[in-house]
Amino acid sequence: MPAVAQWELRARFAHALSAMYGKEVPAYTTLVEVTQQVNATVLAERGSGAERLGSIERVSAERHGAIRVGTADELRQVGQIFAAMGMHPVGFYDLRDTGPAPVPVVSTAFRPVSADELARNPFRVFTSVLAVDDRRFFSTELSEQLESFLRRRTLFSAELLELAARAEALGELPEPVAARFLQLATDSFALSAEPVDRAWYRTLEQVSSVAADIGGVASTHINHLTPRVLDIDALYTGMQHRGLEMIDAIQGPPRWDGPEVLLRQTSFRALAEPRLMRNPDGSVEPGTLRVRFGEVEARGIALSRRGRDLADKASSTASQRAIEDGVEDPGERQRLAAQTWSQLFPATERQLLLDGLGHFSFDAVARTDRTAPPRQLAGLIEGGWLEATPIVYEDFLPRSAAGIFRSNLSGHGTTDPAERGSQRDAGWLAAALERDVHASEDLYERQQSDSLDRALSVLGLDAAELVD
Ligand code: OOG
Ligand code: NI
Repeated sequence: MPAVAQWELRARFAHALSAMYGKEVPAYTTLVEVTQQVNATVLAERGSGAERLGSIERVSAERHGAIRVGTADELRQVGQIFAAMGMHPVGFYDLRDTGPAPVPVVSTAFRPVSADELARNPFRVFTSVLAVDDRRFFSTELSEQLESFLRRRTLFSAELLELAARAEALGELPEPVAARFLQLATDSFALSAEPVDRAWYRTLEQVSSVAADIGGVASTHINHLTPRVLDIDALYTGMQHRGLEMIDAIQGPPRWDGPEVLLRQTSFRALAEPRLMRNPDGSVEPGTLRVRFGEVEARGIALSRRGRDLADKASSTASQRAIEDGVEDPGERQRLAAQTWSQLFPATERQLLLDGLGHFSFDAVARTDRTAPPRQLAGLIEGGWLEATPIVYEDFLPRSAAGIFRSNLSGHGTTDPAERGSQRDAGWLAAALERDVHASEDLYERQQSDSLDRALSVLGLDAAELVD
């Protein structure tokens, strides 16, 4: 039997989760269908230009998942399972102090980190861990109850973790062990049929419905699986026509005339799903919970640190203007944002590159003339010596993540801002995971500079020789 490499475990896992989630949440299947229709239309209209940010094969198979766990231990275990599939923690997101409805979690994304691995299969999972000891959300008493509840549950079996460690160490798994590993991994994210303790769930829900979703039940589940679409505005209206209630707006940069950058996301509202409830007298009856939703995203060019600062400035300027002008209509807000964006950002991909705002990978272009190449990046590009291809943004945006969380919360919850928050940062995350956490900017920078070095050496140049 042939061995199954990590990337193939990842691809098969994404596929298995998608099949399972489609059965659990039929609206997800609708979302995938509309996504496929939109992608086919865009491909027909724009031809190969539609594939500038990824082949249609990659984009069609592309998904991100979102999961939520309760403790540092559970996070470490999840990290082990993803490491088996070549998915590594990238980035630290703190969602506890994001605007009107803070969420008591910090997050990271597990994903492949090299360009080759991303091209094989880019599956990524946005993973949040509850800040159980954050006094702004949980009183000392509730926090202790929560900790003891979480200590008593087991999300991932010893067999699953052992197989994951083996896959990480070997870089692959033989069949039929691979199939067994994938079955166990997929099952651990299925919605449980176990009755939910109604009183305990309600207690946590008063603090935050995310806390209840994480700590109110004895298992975890996939919260959503997100396909990638080539025209998110068309998708948004397509879903509305099919009667799904979408959140108010598309999160992230607006649609505008210039290059697509970073990430735009939107979601349909969490649906009521049947769940068994256990009453205080021990009786069990059918009930419903609204926690799982459907999300879709469009990915654009990864921005440099400077580009990212400019994007943050554009979005805060746009919100500021909307507030000043009393603009509430989501369509009007988008128009205002697009206008702000065109004032601040270059309108072409080439200019984004030359201004050092976006990330690109470079290839040397074969030439027949014998002139010497210029020693300047702009000259090499303008003169056709180097070809630049945009690097796709593979990560998430904290503001959008907070917006997605928020628009799907059932209530606003309660917090006490005067209380002490618990200390969480990228260092805490790495210690909990017992793994290094990559900074996404470093990954993009390295990918860009490695490709530039390779392309320049083909031209007989060295990056150190380039002048501005
Ligand atoms: C995660 C919400 C954030 C995204 O794509 O930004 C998110 C969650 O609901 O668990 O999925
Ligand atoms: Ni998501």
